[in-house]
Amino acid sequence: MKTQVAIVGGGPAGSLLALLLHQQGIDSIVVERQSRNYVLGRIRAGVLEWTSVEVLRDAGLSDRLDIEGHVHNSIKMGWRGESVMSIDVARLAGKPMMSYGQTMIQEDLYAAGDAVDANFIFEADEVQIHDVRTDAPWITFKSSGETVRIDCDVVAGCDGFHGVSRTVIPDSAKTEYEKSYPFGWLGVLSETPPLPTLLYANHENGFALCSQRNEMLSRYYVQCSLEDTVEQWSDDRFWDELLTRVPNSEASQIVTGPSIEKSIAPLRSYVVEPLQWGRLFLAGDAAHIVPPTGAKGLNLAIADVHYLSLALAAHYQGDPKLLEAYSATALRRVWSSVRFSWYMTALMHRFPEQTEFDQRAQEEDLIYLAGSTAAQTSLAEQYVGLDL
Ligand code: RFL
Ligand code: PHB
Repeated sequence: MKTQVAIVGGGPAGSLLALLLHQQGIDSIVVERQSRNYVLGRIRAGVLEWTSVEVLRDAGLSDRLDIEGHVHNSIKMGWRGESVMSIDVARLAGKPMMSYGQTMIQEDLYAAGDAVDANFIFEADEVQIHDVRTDAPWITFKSSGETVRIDCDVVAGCDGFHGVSRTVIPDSAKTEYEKSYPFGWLGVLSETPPLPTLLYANHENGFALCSQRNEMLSRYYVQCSLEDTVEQWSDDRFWDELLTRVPNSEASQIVTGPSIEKSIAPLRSYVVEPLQWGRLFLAGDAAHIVPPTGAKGLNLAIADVHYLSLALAAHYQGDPKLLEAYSATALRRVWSSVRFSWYMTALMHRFPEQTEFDQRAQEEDLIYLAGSTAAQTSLAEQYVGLDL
C-alpha cells in the first residue's frame, strides 16, 4: 500500500489527524492495534477546553457535540469535607469549557471517517516503523496473519503512551522527563443524575472528583492506592469514601446507584523531547502524559494534531518551516499543561508521607484561592487552556 501520511494509532489523536489531513487533500492510512469496538469502549476523558471545541467545530465534527455537549461556566473546589468555592471560569478567563465524553468524540470521529471513506485499519498487529531517517519511510504490520507494507512520506506516531512509535527514536536522540505519583484514581461510571457542576475535592482521606457525561450518567473518581484492585472497591465502599471526601453541602445532593464501570488508572507525568525524529512525528499520549487532575490529556492530543495537520499542509505546499517548528510549537503548550496538571495534582491529593502540617498548608492554598480573584483568574486561565 502507499499513502502520504501513515498514522500509527486510531485513538482521538490519530483519527482526528486523518480527518484534518483529508480536509487539506492529504491522503493517510490509520493503523490501529485494537478493534474499533475496543477503542470505543474505553472510558476516559470528559472535559474539553474551548479551543478543542473550536478545532472540532472548524473541522465540521461538532454536529452531535453542539447538541449533547454540556457547556460549563464554572468549577467547584472543596476541602475538609465542609468548605466549597465556586470559580467562575468563563467570567474570569473569557471562555467556558464543555463536558463531552471521549467515547462520544471517538464515535463522532469514526463516523466522520466512514462518511469520507477514510482508510482505518483495525486489529493491526506488530506494527513496525522503518527508515524514518530517509525520504522514503515505510511501516509494516500483520493483518490476519499476512504482513502488510505501507510506503509513505511521513509517519505520525499517535499510538498512545504504550505505543511503538516513540521507541523508534534512539535514546541518544531523545530526552525523557518523568514523574510518577504514589497513588491512582479509581473511576466509576453510574447511571445516576450528576451534580450540575464539576467538583474537585481535597480531603485528608484523599482526592475526589464529581464529573458527568449526560443527565443520567455520572463519572466519579476517588484517589486510591496503587496496590488497590477494583475488586477491593465494592460500590458501597466507593460511595462511602466519595461522600466522606466531598463537602457536606454537595454530598447531600449526590444520587448513588449501582456502578456500570469501574477502573483504576495510575497517575504520571511524562514528556519526550523532541517530538520529531526524521520523518516521524509524535502526537498525543505517544509523546506526553499528564495526570488527569488538570483535564488536559485529550486537549493536548487535539492541539498537537491541529499543529501537525497545518504543518503537513504547508509542507505539501512547499513550505517546510511549520513542520520544522512542529516539535517546539507543540512542546510550548505541552509544558504549560504539564505544569498546571502537576500543580492541580499537588494541590488536591493526599501524599503518603504527608504530615498534618502539609495538610493544613494545602488547605490554606485553597482558602487563599477562595478569597483571591487574582489567584482564581490564574487558575481559570490555565484550566480553560491557552489559545492555540
Ligand atoms: P490513546 O487514546 O491512548 O490512543 C492511542 C491509540 O493507539 C493504539 N495503539 C497502537 N496502534 C497500533 N500499533 C501499536 N503498537 C499501538 N499501540 C497503541 C491504541 O490502541 C489506541 O487506540 O492516545 P491519544 O489518541 O493520544 O489520546 C489521548 C487521550 O486518550 C488521553 O490523553 C486522555 O484520555 C487523558 N484523559 C483526560 N484528558 C482530558 O483532556 N480531559 C480529561 O478529563 C481526561 N480525563 C484521561 C482522563 C485519561 C484517563 N485515563 C484512564 C488514563 C481520565 C482518565 C481516568
Ligand atoms: C472526567 O469527566 O472524566 C474528568 C473530568 C475532569 C478531570 C478528569 C476527568 O480533571
